[in-house]
Amino acid sequence: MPIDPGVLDVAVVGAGLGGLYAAYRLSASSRRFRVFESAPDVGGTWFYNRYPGARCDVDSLQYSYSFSEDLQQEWVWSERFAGQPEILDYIRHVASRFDLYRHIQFDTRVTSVEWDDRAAHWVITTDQGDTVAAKWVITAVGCLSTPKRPEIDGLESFTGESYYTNSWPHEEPDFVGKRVGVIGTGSSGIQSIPVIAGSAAEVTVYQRTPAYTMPAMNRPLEAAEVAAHKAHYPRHRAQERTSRSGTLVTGHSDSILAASDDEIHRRFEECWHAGSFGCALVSFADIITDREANDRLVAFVRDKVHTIVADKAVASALASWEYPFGSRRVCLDTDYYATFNRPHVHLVDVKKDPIAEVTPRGVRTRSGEREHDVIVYATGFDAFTGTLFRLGIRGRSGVRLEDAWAQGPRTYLGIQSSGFPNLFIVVGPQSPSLVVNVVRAIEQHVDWIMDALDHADAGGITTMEAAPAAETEWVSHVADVGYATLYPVADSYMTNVNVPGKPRVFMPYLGGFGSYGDRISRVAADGYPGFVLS
Ligand code: N01
Repeated sequence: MPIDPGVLDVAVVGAGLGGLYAAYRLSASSRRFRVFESAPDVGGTWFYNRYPGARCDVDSLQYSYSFSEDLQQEWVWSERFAGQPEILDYIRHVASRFDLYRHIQFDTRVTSVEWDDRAAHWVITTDQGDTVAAKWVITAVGCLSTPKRPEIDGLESFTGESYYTNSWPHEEPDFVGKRVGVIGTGSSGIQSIPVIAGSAAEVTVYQRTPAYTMPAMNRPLEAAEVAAHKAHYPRHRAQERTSRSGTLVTGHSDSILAASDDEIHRRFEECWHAGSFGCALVSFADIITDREANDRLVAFVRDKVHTIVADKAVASALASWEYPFGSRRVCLDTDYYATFNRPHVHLVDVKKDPIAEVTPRGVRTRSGEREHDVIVYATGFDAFTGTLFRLGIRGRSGVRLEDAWAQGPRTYLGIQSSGFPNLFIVVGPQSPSLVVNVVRAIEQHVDWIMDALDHADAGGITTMEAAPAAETEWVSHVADVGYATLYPVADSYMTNVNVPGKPRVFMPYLGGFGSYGDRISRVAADGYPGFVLS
């Protein structure tokens, strides 16, 4: 689609859930805008992550847009946790229903975003040869969109089939009769392994860091429960917006250290069957702040693993966590642990028996080579900053975002970064983003940005930029809140260490979704203190 000449009011990067909602809000205004999307369709991470077993771990009735009562009444979710195809259908439906496709330029990767100080606008170029100017830029690129390739020698030498969960082919691979190696045991590995094991002749799981995972308890939704939920949708959405996690999960405020063994067991059992790891995290006030409290939960989950997995050595390896429960993203699974009772499923503990290389025939660890017909890499993402850095963002004086953030992200409220005027980040680092229901977080950010644009237009403001002092304060507040918990203890993409060379920084803001929302709303109501408006 050709771009109109002249200066756009707003350029949006990304047509996932975030960019699509920005498009919806912008389309209801008189602003000239365009959305750039590298994929051939909407969906963002839900477009690419189509691996077997991919599904959401937040309830469908909550992991969905709230901006249109008609939309939430008419859309019918079939399962408690929707699978990837259904979520993608939903996103496509939203794009069609609100006539948003016409605003999106697909198959177009943004290659540079450069601030022109004299003109006070951004100049955006794409791999399709576009050059377009925009007064404002909204990056809605998601935190989990740039695949992380594992640092393993010999990847290219493998002569069998190789697949990455985060860029799964549209034509479904056939595993029947094949020997499959799976590397990586985060959410993507844990969801895909049981499904792959359903058809493959042999599955070998290479586990470096064991995940904590709980049963998803996924099931079809009953018409009556959906009707009951929909009858009070506005009330449920309001509760999500004021909650800590952007969901309907509620917790307890008492300490586990004062609770009886019976009570502790009762609550943990309840959460184990609730299909919600959030339930376990807030089952007592100190689960995620006190190691002794957390250890009680770890012991409970370890017992569960040993109850399910018959082979004691395998159970011990699956439960060989060295970090607190919840400090890496907990997974929700369907039959993950039970899959290791199947005779054709094997576990290789890569901590003890490290991968030396991928060979033409399979994977060689220190103990020897295992042959595979297929290798599945469930090795995660260059999260939070990976995609932002790939946009080629240069702010004032040509400073690159990756240089400004060399010691870790620097933002005010997770929304703007000093030196990068008029550029907004939707659900990026230093905002609640990935530790909450991200659809609520997207709506929260985009609504705030739209109010800021209205404020700017009404006041004749041409630039808006985080003030350095406010930014410094926010960066240290995010760290203080994070380091008051057990979250930063673990190595993961949340601590920014899964990609070699990146500084160890705890990325999301843990102050709670509702209170973060109050804070950014107050800033808006008070005329945007902490931002330089000119
Ligand atoms: O990625 P991950 P993911 N050799 O980073 C291993 C969301 N999500 O795609 O930790 C051996 O969690 C790595 O091991 P280690 C959700 O937010 C949501 O699974 O580096 N192993 C780890 O085990 C989730 O948290 C849903 O030691 C290597 C794994 O690969 C986030 O996406 C579903 C390795 C990567 O795990 C990311 O999940 C799916 C190597 N060289 C994803 N390199 C739902 O909504 C990496 N690993 C349910």
